[in-house]
Amino acid sequence: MYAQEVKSTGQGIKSLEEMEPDERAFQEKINADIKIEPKEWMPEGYRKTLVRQISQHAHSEIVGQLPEGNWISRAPTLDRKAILLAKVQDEAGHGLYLYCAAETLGVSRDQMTEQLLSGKAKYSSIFNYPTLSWADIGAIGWLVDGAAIMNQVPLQRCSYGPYSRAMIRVCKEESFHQRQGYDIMMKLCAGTIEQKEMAQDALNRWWQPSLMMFGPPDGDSVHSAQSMAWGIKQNTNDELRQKFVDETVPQAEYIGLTAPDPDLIWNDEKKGYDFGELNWDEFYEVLKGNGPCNKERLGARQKAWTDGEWFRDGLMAHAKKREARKMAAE
Ligand code: BYC
Repeated sequence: MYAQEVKSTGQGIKSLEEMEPDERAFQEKINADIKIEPKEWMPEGYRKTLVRQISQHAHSEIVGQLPEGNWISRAPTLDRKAILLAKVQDEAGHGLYLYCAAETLGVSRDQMTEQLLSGKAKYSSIFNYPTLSWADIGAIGWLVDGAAIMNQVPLQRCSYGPYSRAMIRVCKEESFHQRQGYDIMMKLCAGTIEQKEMAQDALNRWWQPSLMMFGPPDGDSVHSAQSMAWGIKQNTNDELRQKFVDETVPQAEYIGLTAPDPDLIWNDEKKGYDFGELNWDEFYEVLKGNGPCNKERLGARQKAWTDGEWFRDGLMAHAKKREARKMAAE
């Protein structure tokens, strides 16, 4: 979307004419779909927005391992265990690509970690909910990875080269994650009455939090207009949420499940579903650190950091020794 178009949202986006020459050249590149690369000039706000979003995204991948990692030892079969193990490892990999992409913007991995551990940086609200049954692992793959794909496919076209390229790899893996989750739900729905009830219960608990992954409603989204003008985001939060509902409701129906929303109804005029208001008070409470598992998740990451100190120290000592040997040989 071009800067001039976004100006009409009234969120203080500058038009090309109002920009300084450097900024105008930068915006024209974005408008022409040319990627911005790490060492090129960029407005400080663009750099900060990317650091904020990419680091939060990286933290989400890392913290996102916790609710599922908890089930690796309890997966019902050897196959399910191997699949879940691979998926959770993939999430660690996604976190690493993303930390590297953020590092190209001049922030170090240690700084980002410090911001996560001190509670200053956010990670996706979804990971502050508990995984109570095996069906929750199905629901996470199907809904949470499904929502992540919906959000991340457009991010493959992000104007910042390293983020867009990281997203291409991440999306390929997320597709497998979504399919494995839906496969778990399908199996449960074709099983006993109790298994189907377990699947419905998981859908009931994960539905609203999954829709909240797309962020606040457009009217309350602070960053969307500027991020869209800069080609970081391609869609608004509500656009992606609508797309997700439209694609997911038929998937639920296909396996005999019902989305837990009495206001959900097909709207033939807009060729999409109307759906009920989400509990935004809950969303903001989770963001403030008051969700059901915020303390547990952050506590687990803090413990991992402390427990890993001896290993980081060892790596540093080894690196310093190697560097000293190299210098002595030169
Ligand atoms: N949770 O102005 P807005 C995965 C914050 S993990 C927490 O609309 P923006 C996976 C937002 O940061 C994939 N915070 O912001 C892993 C901002 O606060 P700050 C996770 C949220 O950035 C393991 C404020 O609210 N995906 O795939 O334009 C297992 C105002 O919002 C949330 C990503 O991270 C939220 N849900 O849009 C399974 C995607 N929503 O920064 C799966 C990358 C909003 O001013 N991120 N906030 O303090 C994005 O696309 C965007 O950052 C968002 C928000 C759509 C999330």
